[in-house]
Amino acid sequence: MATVLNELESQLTHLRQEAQDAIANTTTLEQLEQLRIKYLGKKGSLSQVLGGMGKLDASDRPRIGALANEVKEVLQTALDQKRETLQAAQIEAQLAAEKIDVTMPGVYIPQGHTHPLTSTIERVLDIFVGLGYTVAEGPEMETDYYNFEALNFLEDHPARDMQDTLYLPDGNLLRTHTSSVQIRYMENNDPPIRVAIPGRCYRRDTVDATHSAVFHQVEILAVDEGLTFTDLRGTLKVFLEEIFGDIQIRLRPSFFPFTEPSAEVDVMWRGRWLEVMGCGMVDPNVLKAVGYDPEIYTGFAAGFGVERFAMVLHQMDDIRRLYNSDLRFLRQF
Ligand code: 2U9
Repeated sequence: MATVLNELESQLTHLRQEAQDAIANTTTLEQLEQLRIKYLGKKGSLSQVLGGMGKLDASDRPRIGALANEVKEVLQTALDQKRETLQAAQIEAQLAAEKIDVTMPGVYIPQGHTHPLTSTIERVLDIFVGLGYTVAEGPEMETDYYNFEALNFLEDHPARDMQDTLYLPDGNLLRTHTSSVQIRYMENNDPPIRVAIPGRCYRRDTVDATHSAVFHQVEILAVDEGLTFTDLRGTLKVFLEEIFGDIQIRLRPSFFPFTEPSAEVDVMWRGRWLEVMGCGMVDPNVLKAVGYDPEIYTGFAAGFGVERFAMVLHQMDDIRRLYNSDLRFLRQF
C-alpha cells in the first residue's frame, strides 16, 4: 500500500508545482479562470487525484487528505493573488487608454455666420424697433393694385413698363418695392401706426456693378395725427447717426408718386455727400386708398436699398459679390 501512498503524494506535489508554474505564467483573467477550473474545479486535476484515495489504507488517508488540503489552499492563494495583480494591471491599462490630453490642439469645426445683407437688415430693424416701430412683411408676388395703383402711380407711369417690372404670365407681378406691404398693413390696422418693412424686391434691370435684378429694401411708415416733415427729418437723423456715426445729413427735393413733398437724403461720408435714401410725406391719395382720412392723419415714409447701405458700410465696389456666394469674399464679414 505504500506505493499507492507514494504515488498519490508524488501526484499531489507534481500537481502543485505544475499549477503554480501555470498560474505564474498567466497573463489574462480569462486564462486564470481556465486554470482554476482545470486544477480546482469539480472535475479538475485535484478531484481526480483524490478519487484515487479509495485505494489507500484508512490509516494513510489523513496524511493524503492533509496534503491535498494544503495543495488546495496554496493554489487558491496563488490564484487569488494573481487575480488581484491582473485586475490592477487591467485598470492601469484602461486608465492609460482613456487618458485625455487636455493640451492637445482641438478639432476645428467650421462655423458659418450671418450674410452681410442679413446683418445689415437686422441692424436697421433693431434701430427702428428701438424707436417703437413694428416689423412687418408681405408677399413678393403682388397685384398691380398693391404695387402701383394704391401707391398713386398713374396709369401710364413708366415704372409699370414691361422694361422695368417683371410681370408673371397670370397678370401678377414681382413687387418692385416693399411699399405694397405698407398698403396691406394700413388696410388691416388703424392709425396711429409705425411700421418697418424689410424684403426682397425685383426689377427688370441690366445687371452691372451697381444694379441687380433682385435687391432688398427696408421702408418705414408712420401715420398719426399731426406728424410733420420735421418728425420725418428727426427720425432719419437719429437712424442715420446710429448707422454711420455722428454725421451731417442733407435733404434735397425729389419726386415719388406715393409721397408729397418728397426728398432724397444725403449723408456727409468720407468727405463728400452720398445719397443713401429717399423719403417724404405720404401722399393724401395713398391715405385715401386705404380708408384713412387725410384731413385727420398725416404720415411720413422713407425707403432705402440694403445692398447700397452694405456696400457703403463695408466699402464694396460690386453688388454682384453679395450674390455669388464666394466664401473668400463672405468670410471677411
Ligand atoms: C407707402 C407710402 C410711402 C416709401 C419711400 C422712398 C421714398 C425711396 C427708394 C430708395 C432706394 C427705393 O431701394 S430704392 O431704389 N425708396 O426713395 N421710399 S419714400 O414711401 C412709402 C411707402 C409706402 C404706403
